Amino acid sequence: MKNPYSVPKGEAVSYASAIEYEKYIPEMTESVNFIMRNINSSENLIGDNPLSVMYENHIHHSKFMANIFKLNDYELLNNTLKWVLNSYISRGFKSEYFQKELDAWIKVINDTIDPNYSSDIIKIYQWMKSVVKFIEEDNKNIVDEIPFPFDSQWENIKNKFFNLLIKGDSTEALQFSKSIVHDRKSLENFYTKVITYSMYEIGLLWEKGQISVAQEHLATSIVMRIMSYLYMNFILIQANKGKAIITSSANELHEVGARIIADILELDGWNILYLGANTPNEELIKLIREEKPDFLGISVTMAFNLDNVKNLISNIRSQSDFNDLKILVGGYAFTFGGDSHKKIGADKISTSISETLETSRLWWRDKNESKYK
Ligand code: B12
Repeated sequence: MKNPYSVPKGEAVSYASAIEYEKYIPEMTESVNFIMRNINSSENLIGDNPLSVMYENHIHHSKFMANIFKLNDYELLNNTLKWVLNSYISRGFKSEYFQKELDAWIKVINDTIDPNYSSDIIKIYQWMKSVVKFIEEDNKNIVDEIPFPFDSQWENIKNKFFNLLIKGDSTEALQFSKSIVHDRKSLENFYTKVITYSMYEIGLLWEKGQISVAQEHLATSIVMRIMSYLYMNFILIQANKGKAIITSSANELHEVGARIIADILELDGWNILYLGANTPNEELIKLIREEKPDFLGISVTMAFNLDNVKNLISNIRSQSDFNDLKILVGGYAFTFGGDSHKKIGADKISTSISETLETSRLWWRDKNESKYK
């Protein structure tokens, strides 16, 4: 059933209100923790989970909401609400928890933020309450499966690899990968169709509470070890294009997507400086100044990092010595939601390897053509 509560459009929360909300995050989170701890002690809303899981949810919630208010992307909020309910309910939270949590936020926002700023924020919280209620009533079969959009040959390979990751069998997974990857095309397919979709499915099982955090960590580390093998054997080639820095954003701990993009670009002849996860903005800017890359690629998975990336890009744009630097962004955070990516200030957003290769080749061609004009 379609959500009957229409998603707010345009600037529902002013930038000034968003900044006020962000300013009071630490004390508001403390107050919500206090209220919910008391309610939980009489009603046990969080099942067998330790209180730290609930506190962590409140921190993520507030950071995520600050991003939503700054970007005014309520499509993203709408889509994420379903995920929040799915993942916490499958971990043992009761569905009543969410209405009570939202009530706690509304009370605390009312008590903390000046009414000139709080009123538009509270309207969004009221809207969230109705959407959450709708999702709870509608959503009996809570988690969607990931549709595999490719041909059945690759789906079978993906299923086999995924099962080896779930078993935690790194030796077999490496042997299997060696039997699949033998040239550039099979490597690209292996990265996009096998590794990416296997990891998405690992995420889904984690979200449903069907695998542990340790199993997810083991799967990720097997993937990283296999990628190191593939890098040594297929990717180390002589660069014949320009230089690019590829990194995950600050506070972003997901690095496999950025690493895939780095490897594929390196294989395409770029001189790649791959920085991995969680690069602080100031350090990145220092490195750009030292290395003078042709372009910068930033990977974002968690929507609560989007605003920080927007700030980074606007900081880079404000410096005249970076005038020629192209900026490409991509990652899971851009695969759902409204048009927040358009507001982030990048030259291009790409969600696929083919689009990334096409864009980077175009930029390289344009740069070289303009050099010789
Ligand atoms: C492994 C994993 C982790 C690991 C990451 C370890 C590591 N070294 O990377 C750890 C344990 C750290 C982790 C932490 C968290 N995670 Co996590 N994680 C995952 C998981 C299972 C796999 C990630 C992955 O490797 N994907 C595979 C890569 C290849 O896919 P990708 O990043 O999308 O990349 C592709 C494209 O997007 C694109 N691309 C990517 N980057 C770029 C960059 C450029 C420039 C371009 C052009 C393209 C591009 O190219 C790639 C090619 O195919 C995902 C599931 C998922 N759906 O991704 C959850 C997932 C992303 N995590 C999730 C959550 C909630 C968290 C935590 C909040 C959990 C917690 N309670 O602490 C934290 C947040 C930490 C943080 N601050 O970043 C949720 C996010 C839900 C949401 N709606 O936002 C997911 C979706 C799981 C789920 N189904 O619930 N996680």
